[in-house]
Amino acid sequence: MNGVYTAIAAPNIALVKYWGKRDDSGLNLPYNSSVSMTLHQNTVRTVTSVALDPEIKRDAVYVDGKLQNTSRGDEKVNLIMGVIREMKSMGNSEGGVLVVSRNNFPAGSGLASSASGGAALVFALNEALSLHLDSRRLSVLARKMSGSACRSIFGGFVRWNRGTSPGGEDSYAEQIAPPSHWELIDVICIVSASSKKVSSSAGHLITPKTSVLYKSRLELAERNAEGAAGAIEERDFETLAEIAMADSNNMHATMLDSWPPIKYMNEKSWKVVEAVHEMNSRYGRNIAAYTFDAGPNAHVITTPKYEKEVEDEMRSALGERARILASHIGDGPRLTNKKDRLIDDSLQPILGN
Ligand code: 2P0
Repeated sequence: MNGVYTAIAAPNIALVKYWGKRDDSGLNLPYNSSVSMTLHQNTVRTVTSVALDPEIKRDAVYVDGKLQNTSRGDEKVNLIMGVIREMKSMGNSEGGVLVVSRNNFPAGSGLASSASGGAALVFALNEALSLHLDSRRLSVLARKMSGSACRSIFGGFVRWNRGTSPGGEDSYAEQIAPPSHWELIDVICIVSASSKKVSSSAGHLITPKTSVLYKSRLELAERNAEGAAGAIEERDFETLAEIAMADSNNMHATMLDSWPPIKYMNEKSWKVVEAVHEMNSRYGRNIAAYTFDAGPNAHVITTPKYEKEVEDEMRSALGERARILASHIGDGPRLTNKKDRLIDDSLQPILGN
């Protein structure tokens, strides 16, 4: 039980979006199913070390060098601590826990650090506590930390089945296809690194309660999830691109239709939308697809053949100073070696850069 365990996981980008929770139970149970692809750890990743030891007198969680308040804390920290307690009780572990997590991309920027962070943490705890839980159970646990984290338990193309059970046992993710199935690229355009005004967690509750449009989204999103999974299986980019763009637009429409309205996309986001439509109409078919999460940053999905051209187009739409990174599709979480660890032998956090 002693020792430091370190896991690395990547965020995922949803092509059919999770937006809206069935209740505020803290279980993160979605109204609709969603479909995503897991990004490559070489480009975007969270590294998380955990130590469980009687020597640790007080539980502590550090994210990007900052100690999180675990005594009262915010809602997110409470959910993290809840899952840690649940996993500790399965392993009959005594003593405290130290968690040190670091992202290589800006938190709160609409790139889902909670997804990779949640996946890396449950993966590391599974090892630290020798629980031998299968991926489905890890997915359920990751979901309780942050909904989208349940999808980052798998690599490649992933579907999160919404489930119907009030306890959430049937709300977990599954792999549709491994990364090798289809080489797609996510050209990520970071147009803002500032934190969002309305957190996803708040938005997930506000939109279903207040948006009239949201009622029609549920059936559409379920159909989109089916359609996207089918298009992935067939490697049908034309269809996948159309579903991804329409689903992102539909989700952002329900956000704007919320009361008070929630606006995540900004003028730069719209420049990307226009540039992608312009490219697609020039080709007479879809060679790229945009999708936006709860933030203004754009994810432009394309194939290796058009990657360079998409990047050039985005730069000309956003200006030479735009920060653009391209990610391949990658694997699910893995344990990583000693050089990556963020807790030293005397159980102290390594908080350097
Ligand atoms: C998604 N997003 O499917 C959607 C698209 C944002 C827009 O999942 O409260 O951080 O932790 O369950 O997972 C962001 O919400 O929310 C999200 P919680 P989460 O990726």
